[in-house]
Amino acid sequence: MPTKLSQKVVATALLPGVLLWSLALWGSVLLGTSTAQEPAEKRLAREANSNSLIREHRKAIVLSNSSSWSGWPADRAFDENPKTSWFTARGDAAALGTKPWIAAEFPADVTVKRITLLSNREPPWETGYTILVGRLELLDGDGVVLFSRDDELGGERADMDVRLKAPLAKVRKIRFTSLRDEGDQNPYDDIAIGEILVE
Ligand SMILES: [Ca+2]
Repeated sequence: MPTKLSQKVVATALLPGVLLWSLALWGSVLLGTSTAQEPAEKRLAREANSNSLIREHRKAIVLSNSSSWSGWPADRAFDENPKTSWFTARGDAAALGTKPWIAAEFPADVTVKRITLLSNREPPWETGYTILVGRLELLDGDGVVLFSRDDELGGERADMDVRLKAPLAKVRKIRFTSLRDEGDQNPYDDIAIGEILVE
């Protein structure tokens, strides 16, 4: 049976903790941050990639790809609209034995901090065209690979967000290759990427 005194002691001891928690909560509201678990989609939207490098050089960037579906060229992965996609031509899919790729070459060396790839969500073809595992490569002006990472894109995680440990200088070209995809799970035997953002 606790005495009145011990109850008061407990209440006093708890008070600073409650105060700190309240302050942290209001701080997170004011700063627009949250420590709570939130869906990846929401988090990505909040911490959106500024796409500053593509924006700055867009007109001079040379896009290329292994193939494209007529009317769905590589440009659609660089138009800042997540609901428009680049689609490969029929039969160009890792699931069907090829290595589909898309690349953007800058007119000059750039310093890259972050690349974000958004998986396909173009209606009405939202499902069955996703790249599940891809290889992101950053190359210099001589074609030397400066950075390479194989990662998931789609499936459990809708998007691939690569933040480099340190800004990487002398990058001239960005290339993304599908290593595993859903090319055998749709009627058109192709795959797609919604957007590639670079800052
Ligand atoms: Ca797009």
